[in-house]
Amino acid sequence: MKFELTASMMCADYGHLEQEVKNLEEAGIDSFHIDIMDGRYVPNFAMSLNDMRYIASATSKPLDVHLMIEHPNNRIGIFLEHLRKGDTVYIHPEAEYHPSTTLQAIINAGMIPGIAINPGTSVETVMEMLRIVKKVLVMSVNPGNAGQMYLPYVGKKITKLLSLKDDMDFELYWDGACSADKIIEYAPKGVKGFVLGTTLLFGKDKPYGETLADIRALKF
Ligand code: S6P
Ligand code: MG
Repeated sequence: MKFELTASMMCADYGHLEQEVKNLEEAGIDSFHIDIMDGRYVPNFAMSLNDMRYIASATSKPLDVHLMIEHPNNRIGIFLEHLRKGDTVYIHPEAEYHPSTTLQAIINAGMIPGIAINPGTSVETVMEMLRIVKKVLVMSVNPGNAGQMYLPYVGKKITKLLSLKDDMDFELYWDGACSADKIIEYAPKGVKGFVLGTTLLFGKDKPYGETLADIRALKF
């Protein structure tokens, strides 16, 4: 079964970031997930512009930029100018007065537009945006931190989004507490990709190549 695996770089070892990028590439990661935070929209600071720029310069793999910042449109240009066509930019609709304007700026710059949906956000409130975006990132933990517990009530929302994705022409991605059992359950149902953080990939006594090979060898 084909699905995408992206590495949550806020979980990487920043003492050896160059080596981390290289090791993940060699291990066969599909893309790099960049969690940008402003300490306002979410109660944390994780990665920022320079981290994103460095990783963009260190790899030819796509970047998956998850903006957890208030009013991203105010500063979207400084992110977009360092990205390449084929990179994805997710915004949180609640963080913006006019999210469709921000999504249009992402499209105009040649990037793939996406929205991230918080655990407490209903599909109904983002319905029109599902027609604009190509990717939907379902948060299965509250945004802001790695290493949290999966929130089981998001399951019903994922089912609803899966029923809409073909008609509305978007793909679904999973972010938060991604474990092997979640991949086994949701990849066959149509979730296209999974963000890997501390639950499966980072901080383990196991080379990334082995972890990714084990995930790709999962039995469905
Ligand atoms: C959370 C962020 C996520 C985390 C990821 C970490 O705000 O958007 O991308 O970095 O969930 O994975 P884990 O397995 O530690 O939850
Ligand atoms: Mg994220």
